[in-house]
Amino acid sequence: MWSIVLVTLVVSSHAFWLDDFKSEDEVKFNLNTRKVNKVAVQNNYRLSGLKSFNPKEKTYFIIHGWNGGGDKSADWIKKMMAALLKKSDANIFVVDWGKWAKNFNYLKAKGLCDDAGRKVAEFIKNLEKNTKASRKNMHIIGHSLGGQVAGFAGANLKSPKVARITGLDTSGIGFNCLFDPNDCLDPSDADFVDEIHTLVSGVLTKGHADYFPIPKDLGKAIKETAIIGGHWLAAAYFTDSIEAGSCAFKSTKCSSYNTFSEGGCPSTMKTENRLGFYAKKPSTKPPNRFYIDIDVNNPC
Ligand SMILES: [Ca+2]
Repeated sequence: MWSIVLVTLVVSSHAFWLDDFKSEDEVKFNLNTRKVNKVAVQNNYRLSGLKSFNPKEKTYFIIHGWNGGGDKSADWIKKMMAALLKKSDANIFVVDWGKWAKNFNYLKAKGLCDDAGRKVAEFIKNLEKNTKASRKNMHIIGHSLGGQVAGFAGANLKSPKVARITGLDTSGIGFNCLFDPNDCLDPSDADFVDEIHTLVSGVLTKGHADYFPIPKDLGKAIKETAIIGGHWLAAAYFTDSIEAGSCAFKSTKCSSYNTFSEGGCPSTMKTENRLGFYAKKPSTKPPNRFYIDIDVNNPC
């Protein structure tokens, strides 16, 4: 009987160990430019596969969330890339940490965000070492848990900091966002951190500028996006803002949506900001909450 217990224990602990095992090269970086599509760049000491990388151009990192990644890029990533590449011949690295993020157990994926972020930071340091690229010309965009991965990447790039991190409905579930900035995306993670809150990111601010878009037609807005609609709206808005240009999504600084909707926060040069790609770092200390009754059919 004891041998059965022992075998069971060994087998289950081995399974647990296997489950927890993670290989260092399981975070993949796929380069996209106007000329190339999904070129795998190995994060080794020479970064093989960099031929198409242009260090003079802006570099973006797009990071998926829980259960994302794998062979195919999600639709929201494809749309965002297309909009960015239409705007400029940028370098876009799609970060695929699907081997870690694809896990039925959210907490397991969540627990690997800091490791994934560290890999992104290492990759950026490597890129700077091997090319004339500078993190001052880099923008990390992360959706859901990917927002936290972006934050952990930024936390490993301190002197100097990376230029910008955008969190798209960054998941705060399981992170100590209220008390521990080291355990959450926060303003210290980049020169400019902006966050678009739609479904899961809650009310706690994460950046220098936090945007709270309220869809004019919520039902329609959700229907137009994928599963758990609202969660993908942040990504859709960001892409819409790239396409619409700098006039898009004028938002107003206010203490709450109620005050904003009752007209308590008049829009002035000082209180205006733009949700999405054209967001600007506010001159006032965070938290800075911006509200907008968003209408994707009339972005400007
Ligand atoms: Ca942080």
